[in-house]
Amino acid sequence: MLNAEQVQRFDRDGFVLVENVFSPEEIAILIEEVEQGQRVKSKTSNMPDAAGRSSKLALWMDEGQDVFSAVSFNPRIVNNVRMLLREDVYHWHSKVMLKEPKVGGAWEWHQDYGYWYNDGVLYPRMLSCMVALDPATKANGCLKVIPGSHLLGRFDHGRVGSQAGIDRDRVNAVLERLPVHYCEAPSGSALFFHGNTFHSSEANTSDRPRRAFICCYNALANAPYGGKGHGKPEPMSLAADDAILAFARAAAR
Ligand SMILES: O=C(O)CCC(=O)C(=O)O
Repeated sequence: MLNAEQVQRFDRDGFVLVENVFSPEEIAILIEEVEQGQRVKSKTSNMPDAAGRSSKLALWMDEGQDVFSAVSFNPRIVNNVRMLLREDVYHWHSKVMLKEPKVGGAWEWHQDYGYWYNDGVLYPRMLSCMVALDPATKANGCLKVIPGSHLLGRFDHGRVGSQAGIDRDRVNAVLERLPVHYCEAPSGSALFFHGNTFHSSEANTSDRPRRAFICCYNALANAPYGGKGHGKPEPMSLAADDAILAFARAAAR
């Protein structure tokens, strides 16, 4: 569990990075599933960045019964999300970000709540957790955040390339006032960030992939109006803490 100092940092900065949340064995199982499994293969789409470079992701809303749900419903993530938001949550959606060596494109500056707002969610009581599958470095396009930007409120989002992004003038005005932090992260770490935290990432210029699994949550008391949005606004049944390993053991049988 996060300690009080980490929770305070999240409140101040809008993000907190925690190392060694998942073991090398668990990460190896997840990478194998990304490379060999049907879920990622069947759900992958390309959302080119402003320069037309390919930015691939595989996104799903349903819970599924696989090794990825063992992460999205893992108590190491969900209980910390509950603690950071100070309330109960439900699973909103999950996605695998696939930044390929040399060709993987950028993600433009945005807030996740910037476009989740369009799903009828009234409060920004939403949070994402990015699990590093590969070590994330500046060279392979790790996530960048603007500490403190979650306190600015929600900005309008338009199209930047085929992605949702914040108007460049407004981003520049924020960048004149707040610093940028590169979230370099060892594999197995978890980066928790608030739904209003400005984030982006640069192209992968390295010869190594930068793959990450991101699970997103909404406060249970913040379900969208009018039946919009996705996920089931119900108390979550958590996976067993060792569910990732158990899936791999069952598959090997
Ligand atoms: O994977 C990345 O670099 C960006 C991810 C992101 O911005 C998002 O999922 O909202």
